[in-house]
Amino acid sequence: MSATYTITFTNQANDETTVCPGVALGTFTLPALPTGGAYIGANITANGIVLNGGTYGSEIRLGLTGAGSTGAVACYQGITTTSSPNPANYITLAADSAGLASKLNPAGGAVTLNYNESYNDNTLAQDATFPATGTITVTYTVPPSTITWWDAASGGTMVGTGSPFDPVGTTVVPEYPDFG
Ligand SMILES: [Ca+2]
Ligand SMILES: [Ca+2]
Repeated sequence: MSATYTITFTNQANDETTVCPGVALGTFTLPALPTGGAYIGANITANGIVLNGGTYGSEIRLGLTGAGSTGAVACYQGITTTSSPNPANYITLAADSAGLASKLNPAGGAVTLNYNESYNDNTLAQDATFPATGTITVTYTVPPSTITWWDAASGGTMVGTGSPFDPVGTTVVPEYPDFG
């Protein structure tokens, strides 16, 4: 299953550092996962980043802090282009998706997204100017025992629990535990 949350970039033009996690860039809030749920993937997307002073998009690193994050802070790359095309679009590299997911707290909470650069090109101002908002899309699992099955997509009657469930010729739809 997956869910997408809006990231509000409250500091679109902060001058960055070259140390992870860097300066505060934006915030988003994660709800608690259903009991027994686990994150398996996560991708941050930010479209329309302006690269300043000849910096490369590949130098942008983003890391999470705050109650909604967990574990040692790590920073992730989302652009591989070693040039300065404007605008540039960040999306967490596929190879980093599980690593980023491991930093999300299943208990939920507020998360601060932080920004640093692997090299400071624009020494007196920010290397990258961010758009007003971005998104984080998370994928997660829930225990099969928490899934219920219904005979209609809305309303209807519960006809079974758990997964797998054999409907024996009856049309059923799954209902996952509330999340978000
Ligand atoms: Ca740079
Ligand atoms: Ca700079």
